[in-house]
Amino acid sequence: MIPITEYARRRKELMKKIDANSIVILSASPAVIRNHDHEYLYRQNSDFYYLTGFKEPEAVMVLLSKNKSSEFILFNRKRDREKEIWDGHRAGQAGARQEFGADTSFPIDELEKKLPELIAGREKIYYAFGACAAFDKIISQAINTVRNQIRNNEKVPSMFADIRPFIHEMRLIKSAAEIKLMRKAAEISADAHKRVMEFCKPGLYEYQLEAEITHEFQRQGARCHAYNPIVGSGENTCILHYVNNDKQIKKGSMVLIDAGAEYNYYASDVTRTFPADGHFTQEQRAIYEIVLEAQLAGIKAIKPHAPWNQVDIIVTKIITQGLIDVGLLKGKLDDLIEKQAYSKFYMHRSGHWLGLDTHDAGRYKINDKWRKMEPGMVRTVEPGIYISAETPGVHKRWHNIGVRIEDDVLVTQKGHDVLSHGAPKKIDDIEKLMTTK
Ligand SMILES: [Mn+2]
Repeated sequence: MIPITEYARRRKELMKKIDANSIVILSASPAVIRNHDHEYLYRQNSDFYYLTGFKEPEAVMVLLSKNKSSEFILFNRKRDREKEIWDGHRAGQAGARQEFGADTSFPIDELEKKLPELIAGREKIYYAFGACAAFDKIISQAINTVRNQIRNNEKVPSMFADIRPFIHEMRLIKSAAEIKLMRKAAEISADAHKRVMEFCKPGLYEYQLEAEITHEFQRQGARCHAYNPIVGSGENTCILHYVNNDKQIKKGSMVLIDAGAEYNYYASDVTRTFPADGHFTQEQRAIYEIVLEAQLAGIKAIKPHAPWNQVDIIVTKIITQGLIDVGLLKGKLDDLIEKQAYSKFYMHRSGHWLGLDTHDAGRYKINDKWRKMEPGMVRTVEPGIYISAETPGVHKRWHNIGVRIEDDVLVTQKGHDVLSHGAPKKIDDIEKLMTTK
């Protein structure tokens, strides 16, 4: 768990980055209807959670800069015995102060009444423009109220700024407590991938593999997937964001699983690919070996000061060379890289930041230059090759082989640490695990 003092430290750090005499306003995620009167399982907005640790909907965080400190105000739902019988416990205003360290707390119903008072006299408002139209309206109404009621234009804030880039840069560097949770999330995912390799056999349906993954996540305390899991077999291994997961797995086909646990709000993102019956065919092996070589070399390049795109460059080169070696691309390596000829088979980038969100916050470029990796950053490394039956000019012996291998990698002082290393990825290890039952 993240200690409550860490949220306070984050708020303090954020306030140091913004201008004096400002107000920061951040809203919780709204609850979302799935169908009729049933909601999706609620998940707090990651920025809001990062600064408050507060998991309930219908809440607004306000931070006021003061001379040498700041004030944390939380608007949240009132306690309500009747509603709590149906929907569960609410922290209420006392809880906001005692459990979440708010200096002041108000019922959320009072937001529109209080906001003009809080805004009046502040020079600058920081908030998340356009994230929610209803919330944008609340902010503009509050400003109009200040303008119309006070009739003193000096009290009306004159500047607006987006708060998100400030929070996102902070989120990019993970604390020790965050790394601990991310390591746990990745370890649970690795165990789930291992479990599903042991379980898989032709004839099962893709969702039955998904069930094994979910079982392992929840057995180990990860209530949710970090994202909709991809469990594709055969031709579905070539659909990058395949989530139907409802086809029967055929003998001789490949199975690609991209599934990551969310543990205490932190994501993992792991992909493994293996043959349904535990034995790689010659073609499957050839493609798999290229992807694995690219992934291992990409991971090896991760260390402080290495630019973000270093991994892309290495991965692209190995994949292109590999495709030349097996005859799927023809031409000179440099020309093919220049022309991006590989993009017929490898159409995404080599990874992304990882944290509270699967595609986590933080810029990839600074002043138009790739940013350098620093200790505490976590990223994925996930090259792939996908040979659809519809890719023109490919002999059918290569059809429906889709391979992606993805791990979660922490940048350390000396280099890197593969958080999801427990999921087998060497061909021998996979074949052994799958055929010794
Ligand atoms: Mn990913």
